[in-house]
Amino acid sequence: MRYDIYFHGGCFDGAASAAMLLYFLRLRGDDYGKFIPLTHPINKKWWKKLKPKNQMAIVDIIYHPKAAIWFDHHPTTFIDKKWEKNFKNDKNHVLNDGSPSCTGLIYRHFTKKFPPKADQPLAEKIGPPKRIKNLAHWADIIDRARFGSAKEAMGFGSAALRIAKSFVDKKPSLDYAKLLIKALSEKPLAFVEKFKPVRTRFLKHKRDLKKSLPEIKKRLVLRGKVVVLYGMEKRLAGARFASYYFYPQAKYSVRILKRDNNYVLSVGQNPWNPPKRPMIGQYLEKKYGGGGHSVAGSAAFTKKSDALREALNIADYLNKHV
Ligand SMILES: [Mn+2]
Repeated sequence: MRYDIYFHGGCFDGAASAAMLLYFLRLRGDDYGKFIPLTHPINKKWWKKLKPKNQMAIVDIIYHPKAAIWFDHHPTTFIDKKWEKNFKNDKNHVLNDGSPSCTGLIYRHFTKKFPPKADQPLAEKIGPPKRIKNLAHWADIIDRARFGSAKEAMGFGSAALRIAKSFVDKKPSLDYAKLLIKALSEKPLAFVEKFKPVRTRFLKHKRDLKKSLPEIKKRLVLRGKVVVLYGMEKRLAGARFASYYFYPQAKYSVRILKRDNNYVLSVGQNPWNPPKRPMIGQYLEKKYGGGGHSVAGSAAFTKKSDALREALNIADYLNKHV
C-alpha cells in the first residue's frame, strides 16, 4: 500500500515525523506516494471538504477523519467539534499532547505498543536501529526546545541541530523536505548532515544568524513579562529564541512575522523561565481562530494594524497570566 504523507512543513519535527512513519511503513512492506507539506494557517474550508484520492497519512498536524494513519501531539488539532467527539485512539490514529515531539510519539507507538512482528517482510528482529531511536530522541529535544539555555538552542552542538537549522529558516521547499525525509528515514543523522544541500543550507543559516542578531535586538521591546518582536518584514535567522537570549527575564514572547499576505503573531513561553500555567494555543484559538499547543501558538491577520494592536492585547493578557 502507498500512502500520501501529509506533514507539518517547514518544521524539523514535521519532516522527522514523516521520516519516522516512512521507516515503519516500509518495515511492513508499505511505502509513500507523495509528500504533501501543510503549514499554518490552514485553509479550514478546503480541509473540511478534502476528499483524498489516495490513502492519506498525516503527521504532526491537523486531524482529518479520512486519514488512514494520523499522529499528532497538538491539542488544537481538531477543527470540527464532531470530528473531535468521534475520535478514538487506535492502532493507526494517535493523539498524545503529552509527547514532546510527534516523531517520538510515532517511534514509541510502533516500538512499544505495536512492535513489528518477526514475520513482517523487513522486520528487524532486534528492534529498530540506533539511528531511528536517535531521530526520536533529538526530535523530542528540538520540538520542545529542551536545551539548557537559549544560547544552546541557537547553537550548533549536534548533527540533529545542524540539520534542523538547515531547514527552519528557509521558506519550506518541497524538494528539500523530500530529500530530508527520505535521508532521515534511511541514514544516521551524522551521515545526513554531510549531504551537500544540508551542509550548504546550514552554513547559510550560520552566516545569516551572525548578521541577524543585532537586527533582532533592535526590534525587541519588553512589556512587563512579555518580550515583543516588532517589524519582522523579512525572515531573520534565529528569531525563535533570540527574544529569550536578550531578555532571559521574560516569561513569554510575541513575534510579529510577515508570512505571504498575512501578519502572523507567533506566541511562545520562555522554556528557560516558564510561566506556571500557560494556555497559549487554546487562548489564541478561542479568541482568533488560531492554533497551537499550551506552550506555543499563532494567529494570523490580514491587516498589519490589527496584528500590531492584538500583539499588545495578547501581551497584556499574558502579563495577567504569568
Ligand atoms: Mn511537532
